[in-house]
Amino acid sequence: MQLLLYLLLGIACLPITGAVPTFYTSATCPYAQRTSFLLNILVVPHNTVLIDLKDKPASFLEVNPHGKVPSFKTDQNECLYESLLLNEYLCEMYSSNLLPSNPIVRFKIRLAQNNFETLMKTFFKVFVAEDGDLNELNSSLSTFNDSLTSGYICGDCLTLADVNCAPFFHRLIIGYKVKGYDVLGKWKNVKDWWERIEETTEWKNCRLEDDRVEEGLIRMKEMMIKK
Ligand SMILES: N[C@@H](CCC(=O)N[C@@H](CS)C(=O)NCC(=O)O)C(=O)O
Ligand SMILES: *[C@@H]1O[C@H](CO)[C@@H](O)[C@H](O)[C@H]1NC(C)=O
Ligand SMILES: *[C@@H]1O[C@H](CO)[C@@H](O)[C@H](O)[C@H]1NC(C)=O
Repeated sequence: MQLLLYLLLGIACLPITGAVPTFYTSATCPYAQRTSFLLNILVVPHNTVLIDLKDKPASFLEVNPHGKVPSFKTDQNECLYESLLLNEYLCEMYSSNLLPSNPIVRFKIRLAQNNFETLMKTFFKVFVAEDGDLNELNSSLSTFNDSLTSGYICGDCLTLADVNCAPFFHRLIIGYKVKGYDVLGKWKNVKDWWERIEETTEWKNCRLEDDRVEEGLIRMKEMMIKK
């Protein structure tokens, strides 16, 4: 009797439509790639809509008037966006240990992401300026290298921090290469970490070809110089 009640109540709580969420992404956006990587790891059933950012369909702007990717329409028709916040939602929704419930661990993951963002800002500054000073960037990379002694960005297993940083780190490696430098040759821990990421099937499934990353960086640089 009790079991029957649970079953009935359970069914009453299911979404009426039974629809799967929709993920809006674009071919080369690193922010959207954070979410692709995570959706691959969490094996979330979803539809994918590839958006041409130069010609956004009205149906997409209806879902997200800000017109940004990644966007994610839940099965309850709620539109979520901002890659870092969206990825936290996905971890919580799908009970992933990539973002454990321990407040200190969560803090460390967010702090690592903050530090990484500072590193990427320095990288973009150096990449865009012809005579960019590598000293500051190299010293940030040394700090990053030192933080990777346990194997991953936050300890000895993959967390949301690794997922969120990976698409941007790929840009950094290629950007250094364009300038004639080899990041992985110099920072051993960074190299080992990156190899661990590159080995995962989930990253391989959403990874961009190096040539496409390079094209994207050069296009970004041209746009920033024009401004
Ligand atoms: N802070 C946002 C940035 C997302 C973003 O800027 N996406 C770009 C593509 S890489 C975009 O949608 N641009 C379209 C536009 O701004 O019109 C996030 O983390 O999701
Ligand atoms: C990177 O970290 C390793 C291990 O902590 C260290 O031995 C190495 O010197 C570091 N490399 C650089 C260039 O800072
Ligand atoms: C920065 O690191 C690169 C290696 O990736 C090295 O070739 C370069 O000489 C370094 N530059 C400075 C200013 O430390």
